[in-house]
Amino acid sequence: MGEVFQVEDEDSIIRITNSDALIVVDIQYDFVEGGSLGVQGGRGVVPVVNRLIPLFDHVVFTRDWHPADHLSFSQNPEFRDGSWPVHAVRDTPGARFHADLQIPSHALIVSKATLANREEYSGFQAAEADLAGWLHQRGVRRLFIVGIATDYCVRNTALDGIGEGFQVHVVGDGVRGVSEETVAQTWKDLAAAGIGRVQSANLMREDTTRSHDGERT
Ligand code: VGL
Ligand code: ZN
Repeated sequence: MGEVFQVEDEDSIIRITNSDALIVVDIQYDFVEGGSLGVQGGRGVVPVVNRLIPLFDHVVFTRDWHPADHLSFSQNPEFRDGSWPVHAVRDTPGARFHADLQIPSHALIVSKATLANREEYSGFQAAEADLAGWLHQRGVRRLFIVGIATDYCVRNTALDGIGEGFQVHVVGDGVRGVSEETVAQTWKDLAAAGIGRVQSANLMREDTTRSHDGERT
């Protein structure tokens, strides 16, 4: 056996407060079953994400929003970095957020990879937005990341989040990836960067006085 990396979910309860943000990455029709770059199990993250959304005061939805001539598009796609089928072309059905997502009206939408000659796997790189600034301005210190795909856009968003000075957790049951091999490598790299893997069931809202939290005692 080679090196053994312990990549296990943290199993303690985490209380979500107003200094936490949920980052929902690229849950668009082209990235779920039936889409041009459909990720196996992609649709399955939707209920996980919908349960988490109400726990957070700050919610961001990123989307791949490509021009039709984006450099990552290949006629003979190899379904790896740099060689994808045409996907998430802006204003097409495949680029739309999954309709079952309960996107709150206060959510920030970040469109990325909008320029033909540039890949932007992370919302932090988006030419059209200042995601880090938006989060810092709101007093956010910790990020919880869900979405698609674990080994590309989730991975880059998590690593950039660390680079921007946030604490970062990736929700293990709230993400799906393109290939088993790159997903395994991703979990190792995230752990090495100090990014924890948590289970959605362990995220609870801190007891609060928020008005839309009326059910809670
Ligand atoms: C993504 C492949 C190509 C992603 C985006 O959202 O992870 N993957 N473009
Ligand atoms: Zn893309």
